[in-house]
Amino acid sequence: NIVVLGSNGQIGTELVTMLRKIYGDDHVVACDIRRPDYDIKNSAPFEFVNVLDKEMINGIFKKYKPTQVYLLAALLSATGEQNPKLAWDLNMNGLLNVLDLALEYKTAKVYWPSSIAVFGPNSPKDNNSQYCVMDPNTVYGISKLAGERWCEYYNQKYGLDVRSIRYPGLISWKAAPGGGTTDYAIHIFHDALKKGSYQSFLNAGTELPMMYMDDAIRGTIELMDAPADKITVRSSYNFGGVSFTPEVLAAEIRKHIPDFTLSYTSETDPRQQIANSWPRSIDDSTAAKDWNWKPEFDLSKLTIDMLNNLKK
Ligand code: VAH
Repeated sequence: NIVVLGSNGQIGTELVTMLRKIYGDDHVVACDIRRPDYDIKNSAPFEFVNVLDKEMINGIFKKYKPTQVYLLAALLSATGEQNPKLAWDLNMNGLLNVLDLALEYKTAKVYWPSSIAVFGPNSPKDNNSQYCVMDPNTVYGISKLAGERWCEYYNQKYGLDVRSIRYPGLISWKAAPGGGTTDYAIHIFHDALKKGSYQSFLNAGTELPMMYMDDAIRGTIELMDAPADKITVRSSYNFGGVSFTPEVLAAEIRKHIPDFTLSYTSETDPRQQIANSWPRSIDDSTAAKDWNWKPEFDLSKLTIDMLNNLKK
C-alpha cells in the first residue's frame, strides 16, 4: 500500500491520481484533515489524518503497512508567515512523526517535498547548485531546510530510504494552490479567461523558477522509482523548471488572448519580500545526472495546457 498524507493539496490531489493509475485505486490511501466533496462518493481508500497527531498516523501505518509514504501536508510560504508557530509545528513535527514511524514500521521508501524556499537573501540568484549558502527567512523555508537536514540524517544514521525534491513554484489547474508566493502564476490564467486582465501581487521584474505540475509529478515518480544506488542527494534534489517574470508570462498569454492586460497592486504585498529572497533560477544538473531528469513543459507549452484545460 501507498499512503499519501496531505492528499487534498495542490500536489497531493494530482499525486494520488497518478499513484492510483500506477498501483491501483485500492492500494493508494489518501489522507487529509478533510475530504474534498468531489471525492466523497469515491470508493478508493480515504482516511482523516492530522499529521500533528502521531497516534493517528501510527494507526494508518498499523492498518495499511505502507511500502511507500508521501508526506505533503504543510503550510506554504505566505500562509506560514501568517501563522509561524503552526507552520513550524506542522512542517517540522509532521515530518519527524513520519520519519520515526517509517523507521518503526520499516517502510521501504518515504517522500517529502522541499522547495526553492530553502534559499535566502544571501544565496546566489542564478543557477543555484545543490549546496550553497542557504539563509531562508520564511518559516516555511526554515522548516524545509531543517527538514532536508533531518531527511539526510535519517538516511545516513538509520538507513531510511527517504527522497526529496526542491520544487519551484508549481503551476496547475486541477487543485487550488495552497497559499504560496508563486500562486500569482496560477491566478493569472483564471483571471485572463474570466476577466481578460489580472492584477499581480508580484512586481513586473520578479523572476522566479516555476514548473508545470505534470513535470513535477512525473519527476517525483521517476525519483521514487530510481534505484537507491543512483540517489546521490539525500537532502533534496534541485528542480529548475522554467524561470520567468509576470511580464514575460503575460506576453505569453497574449499570444492566445491578445488584449489581456496585466497590472500590479499599488501597495507592496508581503509576498513580494518573500519572492525577493528567492533565486531567479536553479541548476538541476544533479537530478539530470542521477536519473536523467528532464522537464518537458516550457513556458509556451504550459501556457497552452493551462488555457486549454481552464477553458473547458
Ligand atoms: C510557495 N508554491 O509559494 C510554494 C513553493 C517555491 C514556491 O514553495 O510557498
